Amino acid sequence: MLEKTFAIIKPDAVAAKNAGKIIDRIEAEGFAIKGMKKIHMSKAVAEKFYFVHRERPFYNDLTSFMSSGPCIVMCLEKENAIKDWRGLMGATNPEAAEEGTLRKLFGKNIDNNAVHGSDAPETAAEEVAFFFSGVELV
Ligand code: 3AN
Repeated sequence: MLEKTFAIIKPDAVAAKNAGKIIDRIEAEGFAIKGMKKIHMSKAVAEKFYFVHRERPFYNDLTSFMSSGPCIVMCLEKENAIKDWRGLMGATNPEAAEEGTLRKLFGKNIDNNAVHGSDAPETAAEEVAFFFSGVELV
């Protein structure tokens, strides 16, 4: 069954001009891009998006980084999109990420790790709805 997930090309990867390579890989791996836009999150928007992590020690650094420059938010669709997008991203820490994954290729460290992906169906639905309205998904 087709499934949707939410993805971000983070500010580090956009600044390094790796967005095109990442989008190329997304299409090559069989994802349909249902929605895509370039945005620059304010600190307040980043804090709201990462609210589940508000108690974590890295919350302030994470939200400062995510609001430090433009990023590209996307809604991706394919069978098993959530699991397959996380597989394509690789482990959170690029040093631990498998060869060929986006974080291994384009991530610098655990803060600057190039991409984000939803971890479950409920969070995928919430995260897609956070950035996209229904008419923006085509
Ligand atoms: P993932 O993006 O792999 O699902 P999460 O959801 O656990 O990882 O964490 C959200 C983001 O917070 C990560 N993408 C990463 O940028 C940052 N992060 C997670 N764990 C740490 C950590 N121990 N130190 C610094 N930043 C972290």
